[in-house]
Amino acid sequence: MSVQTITSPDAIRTLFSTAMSEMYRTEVPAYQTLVGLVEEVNAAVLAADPAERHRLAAAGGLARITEERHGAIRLGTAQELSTMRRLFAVMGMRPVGYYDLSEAGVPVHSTAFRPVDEEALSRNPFRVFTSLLRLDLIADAALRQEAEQVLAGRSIFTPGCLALIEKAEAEGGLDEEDADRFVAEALETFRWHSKANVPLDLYNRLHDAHRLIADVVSFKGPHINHLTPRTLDIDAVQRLMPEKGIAPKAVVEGPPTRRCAILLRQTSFKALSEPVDFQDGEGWRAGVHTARFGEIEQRGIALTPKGRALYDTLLQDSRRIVAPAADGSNAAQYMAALQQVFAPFPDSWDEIRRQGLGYFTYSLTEAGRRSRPAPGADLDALIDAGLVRFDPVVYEDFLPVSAAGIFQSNLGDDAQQDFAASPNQQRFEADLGAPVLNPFELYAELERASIANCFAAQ
Ligand code: OOG
Ligand code: NI
Repeated sequence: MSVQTITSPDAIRTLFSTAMSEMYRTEVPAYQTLVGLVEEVNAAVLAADPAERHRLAAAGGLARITEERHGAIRLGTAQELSTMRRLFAVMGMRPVGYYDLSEAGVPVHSTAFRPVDEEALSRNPFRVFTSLLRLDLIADAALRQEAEQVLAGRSIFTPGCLALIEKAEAEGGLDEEDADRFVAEALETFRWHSKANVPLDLYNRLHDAHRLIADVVSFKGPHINHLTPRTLDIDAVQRLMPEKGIAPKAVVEGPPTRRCAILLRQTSFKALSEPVDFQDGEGWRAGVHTARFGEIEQRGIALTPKGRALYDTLLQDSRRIVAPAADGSNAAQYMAALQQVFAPFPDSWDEIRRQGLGYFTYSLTEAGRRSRPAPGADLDALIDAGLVRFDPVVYEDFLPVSAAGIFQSNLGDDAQQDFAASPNQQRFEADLGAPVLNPFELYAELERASIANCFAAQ
């Protein structure tokens, strides 16, 4: 194939995320309502805050806001995970980070597939939080075996999709026609199936072991379980959701409300109970399953290891004062404690930068371009002289405590369960067939490259 005919992975990713969003809008109408609300709130924020609008536009972030989404899926086997890695690679998405959720009572470990370089991120930062079920954490050996058997018997990818993954790997990409076919075939894997892969009795036993196990094992494929648009004001969306007939979860996960947003704040609406037909001899038997929901998020600055350590400590401290109850009864106390405990975290970009808590990109101002700073000049001095500006790097990843909160709010209050914490990144990477990338290294590289660019851009 000649280079000219290859469709860029970024373009395939955009086709795919648009197709996925359209599919989910028709499958889960409340998601459509939520997207509409987020668009309203984002437009209002930008209208009321020209400075923020200007900052986003200058940093190249404005265009990506309205289209921005993440989704999540849960897989059952190593084979599914490694093939999923190859599928996402066709769209320029790489596995970044390792998340152990066993500690939080959820029997999965996870990574996020996402684009990694700056240009790809600014074109379309679509990400998919991808979890692998850990049957090794299920105590009942007989049930574990039954679940393994069901999973071994399913194939979640269409033959057409597998063939196109191989073609992309062999030829270094796909042409336009193949890219369109690939998107349509790949979408099939993420579709909802209202006919279960198991009889009701097995579903119930899996469900009793853990609701998540039933969700992964009982269906033909890993239905996308939520899609998440990005908002510029999550508190406003949380407040307005009930007016649109959507019931939000009790508390917003992540850091408290601040002037300078850090990391990631998320909230969701509860999963819907949906009719499902279970196998019953030659026929079908009606039942329900609860899995699919909607979520919103507000993204802030990516923190350095030092900033992240401070975040983790403060979050732990505030949860020691008030642990958020699943029924929402102490939501106000929790949010108040969070706000108070986070007071020591500096709340100006300048201070966050000076203390080395966050990652920034640097660029020459108009005056800077005229004066052409010498390589090796002191960056702080250039900033003070108005020759260089700095902008926060957006956090592109996820947070394990928040992810656990999102999982839990959709599993119901009775689903709290203890597993021994057992992170196993090595095992995860063996199953994935590749190492996961280190998010801190990616942010540090973005920052380094932007500094080098200040001195080389002439
Ligand atoms: C994934 C939950 C985690 C997030 O945004 O932290 C997540 C799931 O429920 O499968 O999506
Ligand atoms: Ni999510």
